[in-house]
Amino acid sequence: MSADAAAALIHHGDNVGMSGFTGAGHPKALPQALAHRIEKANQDGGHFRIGVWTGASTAPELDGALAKVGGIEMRLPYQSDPTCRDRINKGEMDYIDIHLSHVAQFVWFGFLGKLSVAVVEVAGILEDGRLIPSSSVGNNKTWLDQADKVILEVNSMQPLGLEGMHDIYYGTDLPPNRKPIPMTGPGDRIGTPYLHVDLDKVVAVVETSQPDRNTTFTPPDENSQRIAGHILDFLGHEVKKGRLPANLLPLQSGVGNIANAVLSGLNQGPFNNLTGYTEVLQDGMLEMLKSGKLSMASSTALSLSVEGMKEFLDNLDFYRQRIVLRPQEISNHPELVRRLGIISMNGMIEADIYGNVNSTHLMGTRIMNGIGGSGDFARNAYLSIFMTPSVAKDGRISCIVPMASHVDHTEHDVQVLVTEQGLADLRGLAPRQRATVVIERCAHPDYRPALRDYVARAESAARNGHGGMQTPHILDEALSWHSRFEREGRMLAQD
Ligand code: 0RQ
Repeated sequence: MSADAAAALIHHGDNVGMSGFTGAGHPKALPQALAHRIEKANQDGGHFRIGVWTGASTAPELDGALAKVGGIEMRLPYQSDPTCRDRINKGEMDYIDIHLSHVAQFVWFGFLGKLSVAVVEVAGILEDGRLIPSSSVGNNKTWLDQADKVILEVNSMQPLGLEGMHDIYYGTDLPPNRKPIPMTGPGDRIGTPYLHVDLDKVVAVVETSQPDRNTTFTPPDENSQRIAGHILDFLGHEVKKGRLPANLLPLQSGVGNIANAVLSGLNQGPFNNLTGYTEVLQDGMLEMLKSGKLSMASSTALSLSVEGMKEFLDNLDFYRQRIVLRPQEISNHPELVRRLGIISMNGMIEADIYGNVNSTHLMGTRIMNGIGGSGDFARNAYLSIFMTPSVAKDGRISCIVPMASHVDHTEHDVQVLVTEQGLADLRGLAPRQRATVVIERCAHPDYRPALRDYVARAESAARNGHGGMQTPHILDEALSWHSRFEREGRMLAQD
């Protein structure tokens, strides 16, 4: 049926589980048709808002379109859309920022309420009703299973050659009946290539022909290259020390240009026969598969540029043998991240001198994107690495601060911090030792004196009975860099 007719099956107050992960595999037509319907209903004096649940971020034609018309009551678990972000930060839309591996089980447990409708893009439907997944898997298995009604979008732009690339695991039980997930290597296939759906629940099939969002990557800038260089040196050092095998351990790499630059560096680096166990597969990993540096990669989504997608489509048979796309509760599963010994590399907004990391909030209050899968990996990884340029906004913000204005990854989950200035290896260091290493290795030289001064005064205060020496702070001052930025547009006072 038409997208408009299918959109009429969704009602105010419904929680709608949509496919889509980092701009890949989201429904293309229905969300826009629904946005028109919502706009019209609300213009005529109605109140039409829905809950939107996805795998991760989507695209302007989903998040953008629905947020623009004020049609989203509650969004979860991750977004990166400017209109969505704006509405959330203005308090016009609620957002629950959830670890990506938690989402499916929270729905199974009943923690998030009823899922009314699933809207899932597929590459094709087999005669027996099995579904060929599209360019992301995300939470689709759970949406199809848990929703009362199912709407399928069959996108002819998604290549049928994707068939066979996916591995959908149907073995997850609920506690207390859970069994170990039978995977010991990143390339193991433990499920089926198809999604299953109860055909009686399918209320609409909509045909579309639209490409994915197609991310754009800028060529690695100097900072990204320096960050990549520090990480490569560090990994080489770990191999020499016997703490990593010569082909490292499976790599997880986050979103964005720095992550992509690190992969470019690895592609030119000395390590061979690498593997990937990640949630988003960007151009960097595709290039490494092509060059043979990477023997295989497991992910839940492809997040490619236009050129990356062309390369992928032109050589689908090659990539089908080397890529496995899994549900996000498996790609991000703590049990597997711990067992496989992942090297996790993610971006951050800021870190504090003791190693607490903020991945989500600007100046402690405004959401940027969300925690995504960074916590799933960081908490359980063999090595958890966070990276950022040392300053933002032309140097007016230091990304190394006395106290993080919001904490997503605590000091207990962060082992390595990297900026273009250098790399701080925090393993085996107590908080005060960490502060020295973070300031001297990672902070921008313009901010080092102020950070050293803060630490010295915090320690002196603690010695004089004002606070403890485990993690010295001057509580009245700890967030003063952020409040000064809010007042004066810079973190440090001008002399
Ligand atoms: O602001 O947009 O106004 O220019 O924050 O900064 O440097 O462009 O950020 O694209 O590298 O992403 C943490 C957001 C980094 C990302 C984050 C300002 C800066 C700019 C953005 P403007 P950049 P990047 C797998 C793993 C969480 C999810 C995750 C992220 C804007 O990596 O979302 O890891 N991570 N998932 O100017 C205030 C600071 C700032 C600052 C930068 N210290 N204070 N503002 N900015 N530093 C993927 C998934 O889970 C799906």
